[in-house]
Amino acid sequence: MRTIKSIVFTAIMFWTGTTLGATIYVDLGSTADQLSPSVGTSWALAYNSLREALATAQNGDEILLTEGTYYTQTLAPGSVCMTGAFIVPNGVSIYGGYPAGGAGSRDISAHATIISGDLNSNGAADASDARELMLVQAVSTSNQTVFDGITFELARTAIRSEQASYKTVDCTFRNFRAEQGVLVNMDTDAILVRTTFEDNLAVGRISALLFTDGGSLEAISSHFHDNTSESLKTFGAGMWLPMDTDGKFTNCTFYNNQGLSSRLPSFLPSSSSLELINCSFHSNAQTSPGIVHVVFTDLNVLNTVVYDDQTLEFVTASAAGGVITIDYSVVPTAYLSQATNSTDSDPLLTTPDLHLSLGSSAIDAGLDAYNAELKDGFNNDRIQDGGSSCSIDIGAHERAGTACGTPKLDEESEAVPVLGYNAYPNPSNGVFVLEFSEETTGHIRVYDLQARLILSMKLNETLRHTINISDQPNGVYQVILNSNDRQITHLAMVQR
Ligand SMILES: [Ca+2]
Ligand SMILES: [Ca+2]
Repeated sequence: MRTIKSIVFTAIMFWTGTTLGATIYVDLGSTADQLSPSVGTSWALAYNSLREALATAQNGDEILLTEGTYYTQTLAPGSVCMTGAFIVPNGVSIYGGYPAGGAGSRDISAHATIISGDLNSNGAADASDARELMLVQAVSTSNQTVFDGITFELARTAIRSEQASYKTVDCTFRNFRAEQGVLVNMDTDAILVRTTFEDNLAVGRISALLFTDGGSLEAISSHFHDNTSESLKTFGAGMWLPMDTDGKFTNCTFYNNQGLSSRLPSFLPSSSSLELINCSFHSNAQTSPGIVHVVFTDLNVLNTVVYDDQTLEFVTASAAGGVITIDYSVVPTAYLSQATNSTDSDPLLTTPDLHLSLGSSAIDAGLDAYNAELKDGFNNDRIQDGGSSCSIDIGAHERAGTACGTPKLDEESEAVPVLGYNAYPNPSNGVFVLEFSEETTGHIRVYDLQARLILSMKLNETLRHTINISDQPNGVYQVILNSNDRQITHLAMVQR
């Protein structure tokens, strides 16, 4: 449906020779007359409905959204339309993060724009919620559809796309109850940039966070944490890139995801090719067969950390599988024999961000040529050390203030904040107490003087923790606690 406004605009474009699209303004609080042909052309004349704006939008246009929650609609009884989703023409860009009324700077944190499918308004994802939030229409155009600075929540699928191309930038997908996928991409090329998937649940026989069939999926500096796939579902998966899809993940983190399915439950199963570059996997759990499972596929694991995941297997491939290459990575000990230039040393990851702590085996240990991105997964410069002999770090985080394999503290900004603590008794008989200045969540590791890991355990909002290494001989032991970006390094003496 083309309005007078868009026809006039097209005529102006033709007249001026410009290829730029229109800017369409949407403000939830707008009281502009919806019948005016000029509605949507400025903040003062903004639409108060995303649906109305989308009805006039065309390839090349951009839509600006003010803060607040935009809901999809309930299906009318007997509706011909299968869904109450927002229909997005291919080639339209949608930007969130504008203040109410439009005056002031765009700030996606301060002015959160949310697109929600919570049709029964209970704040929880359930079967009564919207089937899809956004349907990206297949239109033959060279322009990509763009979603920028928007949080999507509380539906079964966020974006369904067929024969299209889209990009998400600075978006969050949270609290979905996916029956097929949070993203369902059929013959679609999708790029996820600085995009977060958190607290989603995959249910049903064929379900995943990312369901793509055909086309390609690329994720850059994106973060996947606290997602779960339900148990006892035949094909339930954290992420499923079936056959004929090329997958590439760069500078991404995967933390505390749980795959509970008993069959083909893997985190990144079969695609036609899969590359993991500078990604960090930590504290993910998968019953079987492994957190990365590939079928009929070549897999490249490059500059990537896989550490302390609660699974027996990291990578499995079927007998008909392709070639697995693991290079310049930190991997479980069992995979060292099939890896090159790699280690199983503790990368000293912080949680939940998976940053590298001082002394990490991953610092300056990667191969620059594998990663073309200039930033790490957290928008830091990728190689900060300067000098031609310094290298990219392994994993999603590039630690500042280090130099070529010999970590050092920068005099000014890079000192690791110290957490206050007390340790007693010291020396001890092997049983001693660490008492913190505040409730602490993190990871404690104890090493002997040969740098062998003696003990590793997690703390959760702990004030006082007893460490027992009484089975160890007399000597000095190094206790390292990593808690977000703070650290304790303590020397404990055992003397009987
Ligand atoms: Ca609901
Ligand atoms: Ca480095």
